[in-house]
Amino acid sequence: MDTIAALATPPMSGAIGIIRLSGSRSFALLKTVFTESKGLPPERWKPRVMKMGKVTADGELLDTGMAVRMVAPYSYTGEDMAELYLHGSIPALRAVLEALYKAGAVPAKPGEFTERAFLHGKLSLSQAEAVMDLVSAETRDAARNAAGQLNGRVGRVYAEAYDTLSEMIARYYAAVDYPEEDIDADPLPAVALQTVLDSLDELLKTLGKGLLLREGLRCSILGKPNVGKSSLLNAFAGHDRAIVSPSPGTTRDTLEEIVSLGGVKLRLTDGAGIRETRDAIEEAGVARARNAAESAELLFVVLDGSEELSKEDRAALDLARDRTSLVLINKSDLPQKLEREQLEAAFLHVIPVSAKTGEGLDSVDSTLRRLFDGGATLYDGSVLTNERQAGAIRRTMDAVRNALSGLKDGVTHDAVLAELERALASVGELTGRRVREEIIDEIFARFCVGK
Ligand SMILES: Nc1nc2c(ncn2[C@@H]2O[C@H](COP(=O)(O)OP(=O)(O)O)[C@@H](O)[C@H]2O)c(=O)[nH]1
Ligand SMILES: [Mg+2]
Repeated sequence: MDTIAALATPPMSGAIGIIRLSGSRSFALLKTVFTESKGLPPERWKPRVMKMGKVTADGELLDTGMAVRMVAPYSYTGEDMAELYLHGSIPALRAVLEALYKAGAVPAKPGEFTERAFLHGKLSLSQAEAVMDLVSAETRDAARNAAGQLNGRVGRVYAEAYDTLSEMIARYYAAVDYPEEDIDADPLPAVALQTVLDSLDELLKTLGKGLLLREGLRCSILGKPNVGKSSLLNAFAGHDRAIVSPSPGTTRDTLEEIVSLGGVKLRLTDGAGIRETRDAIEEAGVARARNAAESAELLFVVLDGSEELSKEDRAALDLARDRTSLVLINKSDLPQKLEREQLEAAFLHVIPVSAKTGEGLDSVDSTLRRLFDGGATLYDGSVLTNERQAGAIRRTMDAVRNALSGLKDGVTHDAVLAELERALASVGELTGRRVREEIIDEIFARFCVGK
């Protein structure tokens, strides 16, 4: 295998930039760009201990930094690895990488470090996928769940299912091949199969929560111009994301912000206020806002409490009828003119709020918590977030169910065995012990370079 190199930190300037190498030539390549302060060659460094030294490319001094080596198999990939910690200057980092490539390193493909870790048995496939979930986690719950999976949380369920199935198949063949030995009275115990089924089913049931955790809920903020939609987005986001202005029609494009509210991740979109307009750009914005509202899973309809309900407010409320929605009566800090009774009759959740003072935002939080059970689930890695895994779980369960009903109906053991083999193949896709190369390629191609 080639020795690969890549930038492991984001390609932007920062305090530190990290370049990593993996493969049998890592130490030799490291030497071409890094000279340890006492001139000690990397081959003689104590593994996993940082060394300080000079970083050069094409004979030019570029930086003073740190480097470390990890010796196979005690590294992330299981291969010899080296990492360089430079100051985070993109041109300097790029020059060092170029020098490494010139010396024979190969640019790492997306996810190639983790792929190698998987190929060398350092991680199961579900753990490798957890690495990606962790890197791309946008909320703390998502990060915690991914960390639990990286620690083997769902992997253990898969490994147990795999072991049970392969042991059953092996015992069955032994019983067929050596009938005189009387190895086992019942080589295919239904109880063990039921246990496999139950544990996979329990995991699969968490998928809905897992997808919500990963993708978040699409939530549109709706309302006529100037009611305070953008102000509320900013209040929820905790920073000035959208432009707020007293002149109606300021927000024209839709913008999205990910916020965590009531224990749920919301993809909050703010857009143009719903109204009739002759301005072509604003009109396009209104159309976008309507589209976003249509595809949203949750709506926040915003009204201005200091005014009476208008025709435009009714148009916005109409979009929310029979949908999961919260009606937010904004500007509760001002004298109120809006009649609430009718609204409360038509909508389940009518909440007075103020983007200005923050009043009522906690009620929005608690309402969402009640609606989506946010906070009740412990995201410790036991929640399934991965559709690929869900598909393989379903196929495994399907085959195990067939095997179970075959046992009950007294079909031939061969037919039962064929189902068990099918189940084992599917569960092998989960652990990574029996997975096709295309699937592996597809999984790792979704990673970022350097991971
Ligand atoms: N008093 C008061 N003014 C608000 C509140 N929320 C927004 N505003 C003001 O209302 C105007 C319109 O706000 P903006 O967020 O741009 O409304 P949008 O058009 O619905 O996005 C701005 O002048 C805001 O400062 C609030 O809760 N109380
Ligand atoms: Mg706005």
